[in-house]
Amino acid sequence: MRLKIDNEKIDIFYRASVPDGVFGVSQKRPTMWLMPQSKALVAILMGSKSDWETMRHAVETLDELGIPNESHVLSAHRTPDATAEFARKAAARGLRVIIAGAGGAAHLAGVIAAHTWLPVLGVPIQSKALQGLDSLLSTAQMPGGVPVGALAIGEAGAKNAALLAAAILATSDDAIRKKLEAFRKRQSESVLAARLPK
Ligand code: RP5
Repeated sequence: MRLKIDNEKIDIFYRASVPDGVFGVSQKRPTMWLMPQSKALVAILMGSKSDWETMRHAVETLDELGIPNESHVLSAHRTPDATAEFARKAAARGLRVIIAGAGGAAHLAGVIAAHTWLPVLGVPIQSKALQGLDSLLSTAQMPGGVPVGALAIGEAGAKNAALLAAAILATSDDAIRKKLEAFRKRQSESVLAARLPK
């Protein structure tokens, strides 16, 4: 809920994010409104809220590049129906790339890929028991026929998944290509500007 001072009258309105934008109800104007937001091009999925500390690096990288994105917790084994439904509807909703991070027997990316033709990028989460080797193999070793693009374990994989998603989008979007090229240029400059102690 937010208070808004408008022409010296106080308006109390409620707002909430919904899949197609921001939905609001105003007390002053007896109307409901739906303000469209930029539609997400990339979805970042993770098998558990505990994956956020890794997967936030994908979100932050996409945000830095100005690429509209959305993120959700969806689990291949804990919420199988919701996961399949999300994947089946993803392309029609305007999503163009899906990033899926999971740990352990990390089948989230593969299950998502089974239900959509969209490119799916898998991020193996660094698990406690096997430091992510289990996640890496589960994500990468897809049998032929349904691909998952597997990235590195952990934070680097999450960041690179976002950059790879940007590169996929850049093949048909000049604005995103320019942002990606500018990112690379900044990165190169900061490496070349590094000064060593000796
Ligand atoms: C996987 O199990 C998740 O992707 C997560 O990495 C792992 C552990 O999940 P929690 O037990 O922390 O919820 O499904």
